[in-house]
Amino acid sequence: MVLVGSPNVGKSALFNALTGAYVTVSNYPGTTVELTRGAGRLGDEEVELVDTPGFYSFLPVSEEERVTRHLLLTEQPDLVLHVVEAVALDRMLALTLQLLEAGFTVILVLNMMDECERLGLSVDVAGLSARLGIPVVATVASRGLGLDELRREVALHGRRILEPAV
Ligand SMILES: Nc1nc2c(ncn2[C@@H]2O[C@H](COP(=O)(O)OP(=O)(O)OP(=O)(O)O)[C@@H](O)[C@H]2O)c(=O)[nH]1
Ligand SMILES: [Mg+2]
Repeated sequence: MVLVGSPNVGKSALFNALTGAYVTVSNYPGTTVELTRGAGRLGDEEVELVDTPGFYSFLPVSEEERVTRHLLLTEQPDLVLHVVEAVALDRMLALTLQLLEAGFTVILVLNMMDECERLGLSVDVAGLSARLGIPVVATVASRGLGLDELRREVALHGRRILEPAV
C-alpha cells in the first residue's frame, strides 16, 4: 500500500498511525529522496506501507514527484491511499482521477476534517464516494479520528485483492 498526496496533508501522520514501530528510511535508488517503509496488519496478512513525499500530479516537476511516480509505476501497489486536505478538496481531486485513470485501486482519505468543522464546512462523504465509485473516509490523523473506519475499508479491499478472479 502506498500513501500519496500533496505536501503537508498528513500522509506521515497517517503512516505513523497505521504502522508499527519498525520502519525503514532509505534513499530512493539514485536520488536524495527519502522513502519510509513500514508494516501494518490486515487480519493475518502483513502489509507493507510506503510513505511518499508530496506529489501533485503524474506530470512531475520535482525530484520527489518523479520518485513517487516511478514507485507507483514500478511497484504496482495493491492499494493507493490518496490523502487530501478536506478543505482543499476541489484542488486535490484531480490527482484522485489521475490515479483512477492509471488503473490503481484507490481509497480517498479526507484528512484534516477538523479544519472543515472549524470553518463551518461539511463534506458529503457518502455522495462523494458514490460519484467517484471508491471508498472515501474522513479522518483527523493528528487526533486518531476516523482511523478505525480507514482500517475497515483497507481490510475490505485487502480481502478483495486476495480473492481469486472469477
Ligand atoms: N489540524 C490537523 N492537523 C493535522 C492533521 N493531520 C496531520 N496534521 C498536521 O499537519 C502537519 C503535516 O503533517 P504530515 O503528516 O507531516 O504531512 P505530510 O503529508 O506527510 O507532509 P509531507 O511529507 O511534507 O508531504 C503536521 O503538523 C501534522 O501534525 C489533521 O487531521 N488535522
Ligand atoms: Mg510526510
